[in-house]
Amino acid sequence: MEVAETPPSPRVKMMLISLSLSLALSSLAYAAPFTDTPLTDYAHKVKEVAIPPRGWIKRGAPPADYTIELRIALPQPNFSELERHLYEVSDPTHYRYGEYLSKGEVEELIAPHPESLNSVHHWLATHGFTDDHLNRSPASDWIKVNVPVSLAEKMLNTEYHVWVHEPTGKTAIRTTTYSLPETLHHHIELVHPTIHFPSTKPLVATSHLSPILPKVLGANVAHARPIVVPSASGGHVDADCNNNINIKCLQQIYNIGRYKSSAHNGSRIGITGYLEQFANIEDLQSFYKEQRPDAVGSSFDTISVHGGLNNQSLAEAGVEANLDTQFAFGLTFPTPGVFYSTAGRPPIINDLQTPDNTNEPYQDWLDYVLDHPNPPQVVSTSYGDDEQTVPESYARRICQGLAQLGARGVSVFFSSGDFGVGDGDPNPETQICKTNDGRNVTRFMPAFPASCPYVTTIGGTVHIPEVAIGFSGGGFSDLFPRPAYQDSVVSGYLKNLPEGIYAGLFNSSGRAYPDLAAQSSRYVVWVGGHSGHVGGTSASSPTVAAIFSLLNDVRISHGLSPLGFLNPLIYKIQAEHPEALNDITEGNNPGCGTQGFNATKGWDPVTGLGTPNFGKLKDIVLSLE
Ligand SMILES: *[C@@H]1O[C@H](CO)[C@@H](O)[C@H](O)[C@H]1NC(C)=O
Ligand SMILES: *[C@@H]1O[C@H](CO)[C@@H](O)[C@H](O)[C@H]1NC(C)=O
Ligand SMILES: *[C@@H]1O[C@H](CO)[C@@H](O)[C@H](O)[C@H]1NC(C)=O
Ligand SMILES: *[C@@H]1O[C@H](CO)[C@@H](O)[C@H](O)[C@H]1NC(C)=O
Ligand SMILES: *[C@@H]1O[C@H](CO)[C@@H](O)[C@H](O)[C@H]1NC(C)=O
Ligand SMILES: CC(=O)N[C@H]1CO[C@H](CO)[C@@H](O)[C@@H]1O
Repeated sequence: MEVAETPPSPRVKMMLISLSLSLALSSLAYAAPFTDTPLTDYAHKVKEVAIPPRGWIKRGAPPADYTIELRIALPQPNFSELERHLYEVSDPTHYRYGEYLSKGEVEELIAPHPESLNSVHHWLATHGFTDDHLNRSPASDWIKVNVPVSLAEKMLNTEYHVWVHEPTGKTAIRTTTYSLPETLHHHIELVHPTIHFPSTKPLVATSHLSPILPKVLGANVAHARPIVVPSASGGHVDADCNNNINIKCLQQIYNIGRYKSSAHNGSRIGITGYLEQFANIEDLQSFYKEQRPDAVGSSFDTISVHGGLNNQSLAEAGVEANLDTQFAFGLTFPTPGVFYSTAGRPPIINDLQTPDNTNEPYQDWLDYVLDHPNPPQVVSTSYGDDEQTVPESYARRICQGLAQLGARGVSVFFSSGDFGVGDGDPNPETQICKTNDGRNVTRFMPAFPASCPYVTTIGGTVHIPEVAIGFSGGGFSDLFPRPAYQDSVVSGYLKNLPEGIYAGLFNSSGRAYPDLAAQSSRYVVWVGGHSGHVGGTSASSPTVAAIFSLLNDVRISHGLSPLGFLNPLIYKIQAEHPEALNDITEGNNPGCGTQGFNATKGWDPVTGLGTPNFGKLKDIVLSLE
């Protein structure tokens, strides 16, 4: 039967330096960037070290004239100030609720200290780079410069190699450690590409479609009596939705009814695509013909980020991209949809002069979208990695970039992962749930960006009535502490855990996820001219994102602000209007040789607060001023 839920193969890994404001500022007193001593003469000190993620094997040296685009991250000393604004404008009880920051206001809050900027410019100047060579982000918190690899090796006192990811054949030019002049340590948070290896897998639960179940089922549909969803939704759901999830099923299960959004109110929804996943428009039409006839003939805008393509050959249609766009845009039609295709394939070795292959897909996308004055109000992403495969410095910067989107009023969704509490490595001989810090300790494997506290993370359910699906990613971050908005429900959950269970396998003070959930199995998707089943929390995230896009439409049509960063709101809703979310209380998410966590009454690290009831949420969001 369904191949759709077999876990995919290995993925990617890392380390950190986070500077406190006081450190960053106190260093300025003696940074003395404009002495005549070239910075190159100062002692270098190791900045970051990492063990490469499993599967990556070191090969030869890159050609000395190979050019890399160095990306330098300068500290954002006022980030905590940005975070305060984010929480105020996202808190429905705060007088600033919905008063999102402009692009310029956000940029002011994330700007580096001028002293950092001077020091970095000075360092680059000592290596021959003038202002013309530098490409700065609008807030100047990132500087990009093209550097021959031989010079980069001198600047960073390191040695680059060509690395190959054996299971996929992908290549990248990376190192496992680099140094910076000691005086610059407080002025640079990270340099890329160095120790962060590229991601190799989208979060889709299968790389190919499995065929639709035998015709018999189709025959059943005609005679099936509607079954009742026992839950807040209270409506009827076609019996066949237990076998085939389509747009109509989701409208029934989540009580969307026939709600029709506006095409012209300014509400938009975005889907991100990475790793050469292309969304095919011909497939979209076949999908619409079957599942959303009124949308036939409509399409979405494709935005190319960093040279990303959207090849319309049917042979190039991506399962992930088609799943995400068909369901997100199918549920929200006629709300305008945007598909971001971000390039980021590791360098191809016989195309050695390509200077722009940084393999930083999230950062490239953030650069693009943060530079836009009006990003879509909802964006869903179904890609991720094990948190431990992402260097801590890099994970923090990405997470802080996602916070900037929230402060601007964008609801950012990520799927929670498809491996329960585990890491999905199908080979027990290699590294099931082992830490990548050299100790090889067994540990649950949280996913990133799912673990970032500024995003809304979506887990998976199955069946009607809904229960948790076994692969639903969930757990506790090892990097980010638990945010206040979830403190009460998460500590409640932890109190009810059996005494001492899973000791050492997770950090109970970490950001806990998912936040919400939705159906995640047997979605009927069109890919390459055929329909088939696809499963995964990859399906859940665009579904919940679509429902919140419709809720934005409700608000915008009444002259109200969009909902922005959702977590402070949804945890409050669960406390005050529990009927607006369908609590999922059955199932668990095994992994790492354990049964994982249990879905329980209230929040749990399998399905979060539950699944949305659009009809009820609609009334609630209209009552928020
Ligand atoms: C940080 O914010 C404070 C208070 O708003 C302000 O005085 C200071 O100049 C800001 N610092 C930077 C580096 O922007
Ligand atoms: C699109 O993909 C097809 C099939 O793989 C290929 O033949 C074609 O060259 C591609 N087109 C572009 C513009 O890359
Ligand atoms: C950890 O596991 C890897 C891969 O199995 C192995 O190469 C390495 O020697 C192990 N390290 C320790 C400290 O056990
Ligand atoms: C657990 O997480 C918290 C919050 O992120 C962190 O401060 C603490 O150091 C972590 N503890 C361990 C043992 O990793
Ligand atoms: C999950 O529920 C089962 C059955 O009640 C129980 O034995 C187990 O200890 C629970 N596990 C956790 C992590 O709560
Ligand atoms: C079709 C529709 O819903 N139009 C609404 C768009 O939003 C404005 C207010 O922002 C309303 O006045 C329109 O009725």
